[in-house]
Amino acid sequence: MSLPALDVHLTAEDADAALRADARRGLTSTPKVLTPQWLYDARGSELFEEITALPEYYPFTAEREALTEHADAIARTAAADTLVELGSGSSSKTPVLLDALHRAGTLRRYIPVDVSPSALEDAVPGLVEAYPGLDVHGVVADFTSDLRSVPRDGRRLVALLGGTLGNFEPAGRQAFLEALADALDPGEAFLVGTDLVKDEATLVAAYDDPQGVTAAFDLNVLSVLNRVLGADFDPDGFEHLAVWVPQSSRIEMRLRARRPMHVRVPELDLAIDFAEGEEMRTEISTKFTRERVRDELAAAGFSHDGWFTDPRGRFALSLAVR
Ligand code: AVJ
Repeated sequence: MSLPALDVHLTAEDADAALRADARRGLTSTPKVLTPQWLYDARGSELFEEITALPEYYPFTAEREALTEHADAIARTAAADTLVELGSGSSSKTPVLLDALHRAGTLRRYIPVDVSPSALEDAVPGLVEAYPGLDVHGVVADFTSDLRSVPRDGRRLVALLGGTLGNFEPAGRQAFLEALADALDPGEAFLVGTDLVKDEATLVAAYDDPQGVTAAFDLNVLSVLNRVLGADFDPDGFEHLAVWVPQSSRIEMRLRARRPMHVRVPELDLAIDFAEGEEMRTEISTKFTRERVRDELAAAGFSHDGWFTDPRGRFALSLAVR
């Protein structure tokens, strides 16, 4: 079977340079922060797959339930011939949408967009095989900074699943939504998954499971920095925290220094100090209300045409039309 060509708008060098710039900024700021992209090397992606199978990590199951139950309604409203999936990763939920668009009789093309060429190379062949006649066209790009690389023709449904929207800071989220609204033609649709505000215990357990899979996922970022930047972080010197921050309605994953540490980061020509108890933020995961989603989509120029949740109301899919 021949592999459809990938359209590469982001070279390994570009991605590397962007990550290094983020690391330099984040490791020298107060408090220290990292961008979540550092979490997803091969080992991190494997651990994330394990997270999605944990009973505590409800967002994955809840989104799949919502998608399965409402995919036909979504497909009928969107009436798209092209499904564009931003941050498609392993494309694990894509078939639910593809099947529904196929049943609606409109589907012609699938465009997975991801920063990781290897994720696309792994996911695309199976889809090509499973959907004969579907035109699959992978795009390697960072959709958070570059939406121009998404093909413009056809009537598109752009999907951002997994709660990825929650990983943005508020300003970045609004800028992304505006850029996306700008990139869409009138009548084209945007489907976005958002995890919803709920009791703190449920939220914290989802990001700090008793088996320690999420802790291993979080701590793995230090091994990534050691490998990629030649740093000498001692992962045993840190512990994983999941903190609910009600003022910003988000879970923050943080790594807390168990003791004072001096860390060298040769590739960035940098040395940094951690005080005992100092916390470095590694990811934010914003939890939304229906009003918040509606207001933010409206502010970006979308109309909110559908709100679909799992039966227990834990996670929502919003369909917005340009
Ligand atoms: C896939 C990025 C949305 O924020 O819930 C899961 C990542 N981090 N457990 C999320 C994640 C820790 C996940 N996203």
